[in-house]
Amino acid sequence: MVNLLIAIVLILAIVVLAKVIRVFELSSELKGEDPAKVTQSDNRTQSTMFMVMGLLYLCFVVYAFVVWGKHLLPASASVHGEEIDHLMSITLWIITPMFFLTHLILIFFAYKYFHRKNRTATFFAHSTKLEMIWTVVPTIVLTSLIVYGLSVWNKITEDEPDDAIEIELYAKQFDWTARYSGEDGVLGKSGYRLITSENPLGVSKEDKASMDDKIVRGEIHLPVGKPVVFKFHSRDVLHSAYMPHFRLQMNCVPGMTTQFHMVPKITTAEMKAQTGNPDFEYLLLCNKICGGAHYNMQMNIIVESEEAYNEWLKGNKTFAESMGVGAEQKIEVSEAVSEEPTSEEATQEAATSPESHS
Ligand SMILES: [Cu+2]
Repeated sequence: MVNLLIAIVLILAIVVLAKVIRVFELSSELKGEDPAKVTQSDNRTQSTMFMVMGLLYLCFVVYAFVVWGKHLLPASASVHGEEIDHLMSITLWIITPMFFLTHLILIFFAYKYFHRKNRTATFFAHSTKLEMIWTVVPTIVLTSLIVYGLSVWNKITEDEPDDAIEIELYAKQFDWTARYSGEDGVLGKSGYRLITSENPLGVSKEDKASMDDKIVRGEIHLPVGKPVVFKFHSRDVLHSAYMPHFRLQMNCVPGMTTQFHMVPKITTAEMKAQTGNPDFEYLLLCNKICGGAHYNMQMNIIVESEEAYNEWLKGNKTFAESMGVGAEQKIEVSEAVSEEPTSEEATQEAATSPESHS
C-alpha cells in the first residue's frame, strides 16, 4: 500500500513538473519571446547549476567516507584476508584521487566554457603526445593492478596444507549445513541419489570415511590459528558462500565441488572486544540471489581456541550415530557410489557423455 502511494506521488510530481514547464513556455510566448531560443543568461544559469550540483555531489562523497566509513568491515579475521585488504587499499588510493581530480576538472570546464555568442572553440584535431599519455599511463596502472590482483589470488588459492581441517558446506534453498570430516580427517563420499529425509546431504553409508563425519546445523565452529578447507556443494541452484569478515567468497555450484582454504586468526571473543560490540558474530551468508528467502540464508561462525573447538566437536553426533549404523558395519566403498565430480571431471564428463551424472 505504501509503495502504491509512493508510485502515485511520483507520477503526480512528474505531471506537475511537465505542467510547470508548459506554463513557462506559454508565458514566454505571451511576452513575444521564442521559448526555443537559448540565451546567454540561460547558459550561464545552467553552467552555474552544473557547478553547484557537481560540488554538492563531491561533498556528499566526502560525507559518505567520513560518516559511514565506520560501517566498513573490521580488520580481516583471516590470514589471507590481509592480502585482499592490501589490494583493496592500493586500488582505493589510486582511484579515489583520480575520481576527485577528473570530476573537479569536469565541473570547472563546464562552468568556465559555457557557450558565448562571440567565442568559438579552438580547433584541435590531434596530438600524438596527448594520445600517448592518456593511453599509456592508464594501461600501465591498470595492468599493474590486474597482475597484482592475479598474483594475490594465485597465492591465496594455492594447495591447502595437509593438516587442514576438512569441512563441507552444503547449500540449499534456503539454509546451510556443515559436515566435519571427523577424526580421520577425510569426508565420506556422498551423492544426490542417496538423499533422504534422514540423510539430507546424501552421505554414503557404505564409505567407512563417512562414519565419523559430523553433520552440523545452526552454527559452525573453527579453531583459531588452524588451517581449514571448505568444500562447497549445492543441492539445487547456484549459491555463493560469503564470509565477509574472513574475506572469503566462493560459488556453490550444483553437481560440482568448489573449495577455499583459510586460517582464522581472531577469535569471536577477541573480535567482540576489538569492535566494542558484545553482539558481534562472524557470519556465513549467501551472496547469490537464489530465491525468495535468500536474504535470510545465513549461519553464525564461532572462532575459538582449539580446546573449546575440540570440546564442541565432541558434543556432536557422528554420522554413524545419527543414522543408527554401527561402526563395525563399515563396508568398503562400493562402485555405485561416487563423489560429485570436480570441475575438471565434470567438464570432461559433459564432453563425453551428456547424460551421465555423479
Ligand atoms: Cu543462496
